[in-house]
Amino acid sequence: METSHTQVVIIGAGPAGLLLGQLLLKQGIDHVIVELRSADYVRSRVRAGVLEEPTVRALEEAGVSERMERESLPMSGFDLMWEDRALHIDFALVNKITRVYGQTKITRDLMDARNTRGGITHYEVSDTQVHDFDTARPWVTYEKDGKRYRIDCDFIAGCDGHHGVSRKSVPREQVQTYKYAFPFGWLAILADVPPISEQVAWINHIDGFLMCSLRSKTRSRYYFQVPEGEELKHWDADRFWAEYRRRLPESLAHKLVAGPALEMSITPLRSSVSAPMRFGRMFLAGDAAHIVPPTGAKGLNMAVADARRLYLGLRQYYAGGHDLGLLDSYSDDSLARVWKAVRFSWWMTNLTHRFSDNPFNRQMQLAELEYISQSVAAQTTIAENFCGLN
Ligand code: FAS
Ligand code: PHB
Repeated sequence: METSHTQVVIIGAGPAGLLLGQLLLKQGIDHVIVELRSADYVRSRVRAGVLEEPTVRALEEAGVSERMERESLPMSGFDLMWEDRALHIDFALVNKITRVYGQTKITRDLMDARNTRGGITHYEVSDTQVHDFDTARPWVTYEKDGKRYRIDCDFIAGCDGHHGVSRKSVPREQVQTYKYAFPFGWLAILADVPPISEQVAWINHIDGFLMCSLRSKTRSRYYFQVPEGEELKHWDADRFWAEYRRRLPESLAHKLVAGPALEMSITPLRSSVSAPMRFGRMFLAGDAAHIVPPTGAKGLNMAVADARRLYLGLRQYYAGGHDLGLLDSYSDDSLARVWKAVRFSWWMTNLTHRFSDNPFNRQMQLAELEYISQSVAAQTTIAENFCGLN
């Protein structure tokens, strides 16, 4: 087995792994990323779209914000819609803005920057395993092109997503996982059609939630709620547009432009938080530690926040005195932030989705929406949670 050594091994080249890698590259901290999928697969994944201010600042700090600043769309608020009502949640209430910029572009910006700076990424690896992470000398093994490799390191960053190997390698008794599955998912479409609104809108419809978002003035990203277990094979673009148009408020339906799908997917809505997020010399970041329903636009932003917070700890350690202070507090600091984002995502999902045939549930939603429309305090609470709590 071929053996090498580095300071940090990052498992996973999603937003968390790539951003951590970029920050470490800039700081001159040796590291390697090992990634299950091909570079093309990683570059093509379509996912999130809304960046909180802390995410924008992290991309600026990593030196990968130039295209984002040029191509992203400022988002000064969003629309909550229900029945024939529309309420604009204005981020001016908290003096913040967010930006609409597809996760796919962030991934490409980070991958391009990594290639330019010569960051080492091993794509299409298999059988990644983590070893001795509860000692001062952890190591990682993986296979590639039929050969087995070992990398000895000081730290392992588990940025390998919800289905990755890092969290699953921790003995069950050492990790507590809090899970909640919503009884529905989101069917999504990405299409080169002009968006029906420049505002991202969350719409509570009696037959189920729908959202209209965008990637640019010519590319739209739409979602609507489907029952849990719904299969993508039963949907094509025509069927999507018909149902989406049916659920749209009249004020928007006439603006809808249909077109061929660039991508369609179904995402189950669930929450899962694993605590702690640190196991000796292995740290979990991003979806490896937590997943949230996309209703609060938090998943990507939480992954970025974890990656930057882990970077601060590693930077302190390698600054000279091997100070473990910020690494020791990484898990508690991160979980405090994570739980508030999980709560907001759970609350936004409960406010906007159809949960049951019980009319009482819908009356509670309508009463809350009506209250929010009459309360600047309520709108301010939504704005400060959406824009990202520190
Ligand atoms: P990722 O899952 O992005 O990346 C993990 C990486 O690790 C992957 O590249 C994977 O191939 C790799 N990996 C896994 N196992 C490995 C192993 N054993 N060895 C090596 N590598 C391994 N968030 C939002 O905010 N808004 C949204 O609208 C939204 N939509 C989503 C839609 C879908 C279909 C999904 C799945 C997620 C969505 N999310 C959304 C959440 C999403 O954006 C995640 O929060 C974000 O990708 C998290 O980034 P990472 O933590 O880097 O994990
Ligand atoms: C998106 O633009 O893809 C998007 C926006 C807000 C969300 C989820 C997804 O909450």
